[in-house]
Amino acid sequence: MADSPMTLSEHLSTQQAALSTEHARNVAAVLGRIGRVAAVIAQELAHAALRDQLGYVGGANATGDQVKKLDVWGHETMVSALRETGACAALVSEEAADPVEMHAGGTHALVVCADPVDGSSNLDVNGSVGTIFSLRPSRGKSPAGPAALGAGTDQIAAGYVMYGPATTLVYTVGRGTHGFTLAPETGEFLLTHPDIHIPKRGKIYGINEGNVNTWHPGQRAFVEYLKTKDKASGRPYSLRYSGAMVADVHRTLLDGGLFMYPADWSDPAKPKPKLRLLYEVAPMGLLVEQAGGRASTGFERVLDVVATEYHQRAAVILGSPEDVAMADEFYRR
Ligand code: FBP
Repeated sequence: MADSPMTLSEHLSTQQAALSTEHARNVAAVLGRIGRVAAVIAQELAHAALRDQLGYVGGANATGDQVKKLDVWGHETMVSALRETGACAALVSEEAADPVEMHAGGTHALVVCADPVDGSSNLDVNGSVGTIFSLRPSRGKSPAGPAALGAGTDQIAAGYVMYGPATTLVYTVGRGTHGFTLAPETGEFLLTHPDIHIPKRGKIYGINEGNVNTWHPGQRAFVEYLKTKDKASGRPYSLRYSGAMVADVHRTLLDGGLFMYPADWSDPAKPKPKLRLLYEVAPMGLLVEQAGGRASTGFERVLDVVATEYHQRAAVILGSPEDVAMADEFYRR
């Protein structure tokens, strides 16, 4: 690491060239604010058990998940922070059925899609959790929420924050994928993982094997292949699964291999994916591709999937390019 590592805001200014001038200021404002919100969320997570902030609030969110107190707190914290930037026209959040309109920023304002607290099932057991975000152009639409709909290739920027032993922020504006670590003393994110390049092939796969009986036959055969001993091709791969997409994707970006959450194919006529396209799968797809990896649904590139609903779900197989290509091959058989 450099003696005096670059801060997030300094790094954002080096990335301006990747953005249209109109959007550059708003992207920097929103990403800078998300960095500050992340430091606040990290603090709150560290004190949650002491502040009676663990457990459920009762009721379900837009996608039927039981809602935790920190899910609601995280959502509200994100809403007020983004509103203050004056650069965000609307927020599509896991915790709100409809987009939160913010009526700000003019033609080049941004629509943010976010999962304020990802991996909620880990909250009460002190496991790693995260925040996932994606920035799209509002094109001056009013209401602006509908501007979030469309292909993953429409994203201007994407990123996540991982709240683990350290707090890490990883983002892209389409010019590589870069990682920062929070300095708790100053609340600053410092550049610790510039220009992340995912290994071409890995040795680890992450998937909830408890769902094996619901998988597509190609998915089942692929995981059997990964588990089969063969020295020449570095198999068997090891299984690692944290229960939080952010933590599993972060490991995959740095160490290579795969993170997979395939659809439930119990009814082949109606496969049922779990993870949400706009604020989980598409942003992770952009980050992984910008790090030299691949992100597929098993049938197509994740970034080509067109969102027509705010809480639409999509299957995902992402990671090292050669491993994902192999998975796609098994799906084609
Ligand atoms: P939320 O916690 O934001 O709803 O996210 C969904 C998620 O927790 C992912 O982070 C994770 O990869 C997956 O669901 C775990 O699902 P499962 O418990 O079915 O393996």
